[in-house]
Amino acid sequence: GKVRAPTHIISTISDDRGEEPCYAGVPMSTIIEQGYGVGDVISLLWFKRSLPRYCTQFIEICIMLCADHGPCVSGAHNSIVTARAGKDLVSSLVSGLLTIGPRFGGAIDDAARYFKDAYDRGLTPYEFVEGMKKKGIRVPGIGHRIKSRDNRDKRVQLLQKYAHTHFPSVKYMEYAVQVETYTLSKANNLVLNVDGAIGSLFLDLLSGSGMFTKQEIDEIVEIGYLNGLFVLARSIGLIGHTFDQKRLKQPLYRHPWEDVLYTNRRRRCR
Ligand code: Q5B
Repeated sequence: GKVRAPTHIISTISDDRGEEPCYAGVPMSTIIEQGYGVGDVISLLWFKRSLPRYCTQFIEICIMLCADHGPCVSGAHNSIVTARAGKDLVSSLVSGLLTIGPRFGGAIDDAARYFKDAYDRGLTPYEFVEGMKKKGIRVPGIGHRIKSRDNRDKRVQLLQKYAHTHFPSVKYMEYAVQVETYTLSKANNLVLNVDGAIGSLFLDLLSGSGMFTKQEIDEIVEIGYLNGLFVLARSIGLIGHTFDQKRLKQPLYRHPWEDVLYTNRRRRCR
């Protein structure tokens, strides 16, 4: 019989052979004709399965909520400066994307990891937060530069409201809120932020939907799928900021001297 030559790549999410591309086995005509949305496409390509509508809608809400947060945040600032340096779209986009990390937008996976571990081990918020402090680790998903107890993040409230209405269980989010109650007793800006809300609610989606085994949930959390939501979403805004600067024909950016504290002393030359 025929002997299969060894392959160099294994791919399990899509197939471009045949008459039409398929995402996780679903033909493109089905995706278009049956009115699938971006949330369905993400479900197929990231999770390799069709998820219930309330889950795909939640994914779409995350994308819409995180698409942009104004020109002053790290990512937008970088994209704006890069576009004003005359660089192309891709360079401007990736320069913004490269700021996404543990402090900015990229705390979703760690928030999910730490909240899951603490909840599953039955730690009280006090034990969890103080344990993190002892280890010198900031609680991912907690804290914001401009949001606070008196200036709540509307995005977080909208996500919580959606989940309360549609999710069968919100146990991880409720735990994150208890953690927030404790951190707010320490400082006014230690609120549950958008990363923490998405991280905890995605745990609820994974565990409450009945669509994933425990092993699959552990793998998703371990690999770290969830920062992908912020990366994907914020790309929309970063591209927008790039076009905006180019449309406005903005010149090369130079940071003003007055806004820098120069601490190096001039040496006297003999
Ligand atoms: N402290 C976000 O810090 C920020 C603590 C904490 C325990 C914490 C900080 C943090 C975890 C990472 C995280 C996602 C850097 C944020 C996002 C998207 C965004 C952005 C936008 C968008 C803010 C002052 C004192 C210190 C700290 C303590 C702070 N956070 N303790 N756990 N989590 N969070 N990132 O205000 O005793 O004085 O030394 O790292 O979840 O990125 O809109 O801007 O859509 O674009 O700069 O929303 O919270 O405060 O660094 O001066 O700290 O609070 O140890 O204590 P700040 P710092 P001490 S959402």
